[in-house]
Amino acid sequence: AAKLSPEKLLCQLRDRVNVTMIQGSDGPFDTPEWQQYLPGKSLNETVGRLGRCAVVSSAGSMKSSHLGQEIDSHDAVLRFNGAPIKGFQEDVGQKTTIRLVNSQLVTVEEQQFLREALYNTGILIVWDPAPYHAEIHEWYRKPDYNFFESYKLYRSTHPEQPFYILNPKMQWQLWDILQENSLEHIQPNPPSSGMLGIVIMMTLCDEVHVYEFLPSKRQTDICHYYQKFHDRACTMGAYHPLLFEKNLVKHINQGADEDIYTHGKVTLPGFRNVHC
Ligand code: NCC
Repeated sequence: AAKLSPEKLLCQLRDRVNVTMIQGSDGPFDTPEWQQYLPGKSLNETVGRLGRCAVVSSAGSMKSSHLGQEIDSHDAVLRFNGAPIKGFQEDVGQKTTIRLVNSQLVTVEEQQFLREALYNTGILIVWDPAPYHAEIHEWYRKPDYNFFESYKLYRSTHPEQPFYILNPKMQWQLWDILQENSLEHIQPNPPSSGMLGIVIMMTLCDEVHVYEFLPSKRQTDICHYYQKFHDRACTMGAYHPLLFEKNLVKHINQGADEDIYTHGKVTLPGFRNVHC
């Protein structure tokens, strides 16, 4: 596999990764029941046109970063799963525009997900690992985690909060590009929430700053900035092809290497600003 230039790679991402949310007109979701639950407005309509956006990884190296103010200066901020703000504002900021959660959290941690105030801010998007290039129908019958009932429950209790289901096609379109641009064979597991969130923001924003996805000088074995749990796999990856994701993001970074080292900060163009 010959590595593409950063420009060509950005074009591949722009043209081959279709970032869409499940709509009431999609396959098994085109029932009267699902029409009640799926948001009426598209994600684009809900967020409007975004300028500068920030993606905040949950890495332990966010701790003591003092990046809070810089992160909050963006028009929109995306966070992941149960990553908290309370008590960590100084390092991670307090704005949350979008929270991307995996289906495991929505299903296995259902009680917390339904109860914790953390999830009530901003727009929620849930994604689930689908079989490789499966049709929506096939995935719907056999999701990795059956989060659909929790989703409905959450929607009934928070009808005003936008909550989308990511179309599962996206993860494999992205995975194919990761594989094509890597010399090694990658396990066919979907990209991490981090990588999916980065590409979601590239479709919505003019410019995207990603914090501590590529680790800074604060790199640590501590998994999350909000927990005292050590595991190198959090940064390097075990199930998700994290290392390959990070190599790809490094390759298309438009910011200075110095920004990575000091702030764990990467600068990416929104797809609107990618000309092929
Ligand atoms: O840990 P997690 O990810 O919630 O982190 C969100 C994203 O931040 C980036 N990250 C995180 C830690 C770290 N040291 N370095 C990083 O670069 C990654 O891009 C990561 O995706 C997930 O991707 O959804 C994941 O979710 C957790 C867990 O399910 C949720 O936190 C909910 O509790 C997974 N952990 C376990 O299943 C134990 C993790 O593997 C992937």
